[in-house]
Amino acid sequence: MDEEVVTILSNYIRGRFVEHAGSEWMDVVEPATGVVFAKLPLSDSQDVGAAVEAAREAQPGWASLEIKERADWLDAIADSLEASFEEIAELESRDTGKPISLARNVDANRSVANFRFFAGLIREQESEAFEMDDATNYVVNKSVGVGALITPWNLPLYLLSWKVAPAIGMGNTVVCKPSELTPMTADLLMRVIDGVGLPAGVVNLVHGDGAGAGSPLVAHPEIDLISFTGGTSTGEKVAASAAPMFKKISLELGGKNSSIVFADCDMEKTVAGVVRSGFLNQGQVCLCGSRVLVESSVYDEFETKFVESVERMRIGDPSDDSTDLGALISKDHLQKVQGYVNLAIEEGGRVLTGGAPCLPSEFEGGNWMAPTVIAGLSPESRCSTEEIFGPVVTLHRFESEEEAVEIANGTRYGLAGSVWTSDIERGKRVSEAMETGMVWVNTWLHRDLRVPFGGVKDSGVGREGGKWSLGFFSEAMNICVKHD
Ligand code: TXE
Repeated sequence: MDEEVVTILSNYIRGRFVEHAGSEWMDVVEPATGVVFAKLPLSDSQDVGAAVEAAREAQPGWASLEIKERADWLDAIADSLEASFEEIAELESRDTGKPISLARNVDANRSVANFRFFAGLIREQESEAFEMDDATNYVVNKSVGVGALITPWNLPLYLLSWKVAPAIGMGNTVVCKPSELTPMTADLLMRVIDGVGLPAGVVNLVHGDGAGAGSPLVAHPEIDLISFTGGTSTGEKVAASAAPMFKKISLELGGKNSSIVFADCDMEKTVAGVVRSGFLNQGQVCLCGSRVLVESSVYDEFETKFVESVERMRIGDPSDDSTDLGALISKDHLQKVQGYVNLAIEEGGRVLTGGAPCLPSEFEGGNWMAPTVIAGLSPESRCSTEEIFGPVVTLHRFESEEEAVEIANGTRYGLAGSVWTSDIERGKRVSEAMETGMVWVNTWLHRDLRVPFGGVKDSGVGREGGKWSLGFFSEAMNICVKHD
């Protein structure tokens, strides 16, 4: 078999691709096959310090540019990403194990859209003023300074671009720290940024793991702002480190989201929508609907149709356009998810479908799990209240609207949800009663980039998205001028 080409990654600091100070490396593994296809430098505080210094030095000049100039840079990056669309999709699919169709439709599409959208939004910003009888109050949105942008492995470039675009658009400079499990499209973004000639030091990137690179970055005294997306437990560590230094912080954390199905829903559309919500990206999206609450009178019909639909999904080669489900991100994660299925059985659950799929021999080294549906668990069970973050959905009955809301609100998380009913007033009423940051009615993951995005309770702190991103990545200042 011909030798696998192994890409050697490097950090991107002050407009140059540079080696890390240390000598530790980490294998980057294809989740679908277990093949090593890249090496990642395990950077440390020395590399972080160099990146933060570069960002600090570049920040005043970058912040002094006209808004329109920065917007033009965002458009230039969007254009270059668009030209690399297929490379983004292929790299993201290979690095995460997700199907190529998903990498195109969601990850690549949205990465370009994020830069394009925020270019337009910062251009349209209105300057605000508040008139008094004898004075005028001007609001000036100033940059915050140097930002740390820390991202997870499930939607690598989608989430990194979601942070980089508004952060630099509002005049900040940044140090990016992508997940050590999925560094490839972050590397591609640096090649794009280098290619368009963005001024050195505006965007920097340090590869590494949480302990070696993430933690020193968050703790660095010259970091003014942190935008973190990842697990709730990691979010706690990030917050604990940043709080005493009064850094501006946004945390997008875990979720355990309910899909609420009422008897008057459009059954065919609802089954399709709730399957997509439960299993998109192998269930590795914090917005996934992993708890399905079904009105008792239609529960049996729904359960039958839901399982049939799940079993029709094609699992296998991520590079095949017809594949619906790919591999899980890592062996550790696969074990964690399988552990929850075993726990569900101990907790009295019935596995209606799932287990290990049978796949061609070239994929035997991958992290594979068939989509799994579990019925009969109490809504208070661990499997129904803890985040599994895999292709596992639990089904539950409810008798009344009040009971459905009570079950939906019965977890430590509060990120998202969906409600399926033909009674739109009830859809809005139930949505508003849910303790989450967002709810979809008769759809899921239908995204308008202008809306607020974020969660409550253990799903995070703060909102990004549209003007909320502009607000987070800037410091609003008031200048009050007395009329003579
Ligand atoms: O998260 P981790 P993962 C959540 C999802 C799941 C988790 C999976 O709920 O639980 O993220 O992603 C870095 N200081 N969401 O495993 O381990 C780490 O290197 C600073 C929710 O990647 O938290 C990586 O780059 N950084 C989300 C990043 O943090 C540290 C959508 C995330 O790692 C660190 C996606 C430390 N001490 C995933 N330790 C949403 N709500 O939108 C690790 N890191």
